[in-house]
Amino acid sequence: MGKFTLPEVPYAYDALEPHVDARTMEIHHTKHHQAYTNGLNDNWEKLPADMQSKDLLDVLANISSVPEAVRGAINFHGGGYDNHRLFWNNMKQNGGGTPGGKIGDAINKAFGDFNSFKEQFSTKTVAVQGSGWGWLVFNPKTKNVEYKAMPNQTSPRTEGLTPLLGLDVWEHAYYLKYQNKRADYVTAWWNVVNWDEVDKRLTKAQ
Ligand code: MN3
Repeated sequence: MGKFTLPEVPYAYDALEPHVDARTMEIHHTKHHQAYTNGLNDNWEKLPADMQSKDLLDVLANISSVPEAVRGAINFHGGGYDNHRLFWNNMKQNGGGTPGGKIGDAINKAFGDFNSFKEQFSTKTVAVQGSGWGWLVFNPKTKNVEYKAMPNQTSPRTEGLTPLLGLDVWEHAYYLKYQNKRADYVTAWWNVVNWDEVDKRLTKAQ
């Protein structure tokens, strides 16, 4: 067995119905997230020994130091491993609403108000070309939160940003229920956002 095991989804596959359907959740977790886990294990073994003893998050944050022969694979599978782990946990049953706490304040400071943030996040994430993710991130340089779209499975950590809230817009995340209607999926997804988790991540990042 490799170093990495498939992270758990902290609720039942049907918990996010009707916004994210159970069949999509099951396939997304047991097939797609498993594939990133397997790919990460396969490629981790190809890293230099000193790098293998490091934490995945440190390796992603220093992706340019990964030997070129495996850099693309670690970026892809390592990002996919971490992104999905974050994704399951930044959703919950009966989520959504307008966040308070530190995250509410940080969003208001960066975007003006919550509705402006939501609109910007939605518009830019719907517009991601091909496969990728929309993220609310914490930028340690400015100490503010910001929006960042990332291609494929590339983690915001590779750009020195701390991921707070992620939305997977690969077709595998929504096609069974929404087909080509990505915007409908994005609209529905706001109902399952776990703002308590996002607030915790911001507190940890600050
Ligand atoms: Mn996915």
